[in-house]
Amino acid sequence: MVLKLYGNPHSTCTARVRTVLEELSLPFELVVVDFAKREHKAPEFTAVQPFGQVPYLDDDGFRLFESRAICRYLALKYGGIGKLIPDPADLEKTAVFEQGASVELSNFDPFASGLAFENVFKPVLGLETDPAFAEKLKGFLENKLAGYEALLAKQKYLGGNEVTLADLFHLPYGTLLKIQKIDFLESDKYPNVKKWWAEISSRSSWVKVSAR
Ligand SMILES: N[C@@H](CCC(=O)N[C@@H](CS)C(=O)NCC(=O)O)C(=O)O
Repeated sequence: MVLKLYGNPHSTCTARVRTVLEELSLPFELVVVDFAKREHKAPEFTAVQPFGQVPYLDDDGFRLFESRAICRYLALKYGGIGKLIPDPADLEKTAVFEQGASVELSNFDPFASGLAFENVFKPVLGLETDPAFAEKLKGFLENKLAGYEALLAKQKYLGGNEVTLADLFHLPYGTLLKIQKIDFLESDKYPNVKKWWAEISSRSSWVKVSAR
């Protein structure tokens, strides 16, 4: 049975999983969950995703939510070992990959997704942006990227010296920074970050996903 991804074409977390599906050349069906109809809050949806959020994956009856967990599952099951994640038998490489994945979740996502909520999603939802809070998030993110700069001076990618999921996880919210005219990922202030971002954001998987 073809993989089914329950998500939304405008959702960043759905895009994260779609990128990995493209990386692995996996055919899948996107089952569109209509936010306007609040389908993500319907009992049949929350029976699978108790937080009422997209995406979730249905792999022949096995259902999984949380975009990053789905990406790891897909990579482990469908040919991503040595391509998107290290061989789990290699403990040190796996640990460095997990370190990078954790950096994204704790040092990037809270600020980049917070900024996207303030500056991109709130206006669409008819909510009022809080410019002071957005400015605070921006300052936090800029400081965190100094840490990225130091890390990327020692290793090529966030999860080691090869591209991994830890890099790809940044793509949806990283790309939304540009439309907010926040150039931290492309600025000469952080040359290692700039080089890293230019490389990962031009991968054909992301070019394809972000064009839709
Ligand atoms: N940690 C979750 C976050 C999921 C999430 O925030 N999904 C958003 C779309 S990107 C959503 O469904 N928002 C609607 C809501 O929270 O009501 C994941 O990575 O899957």
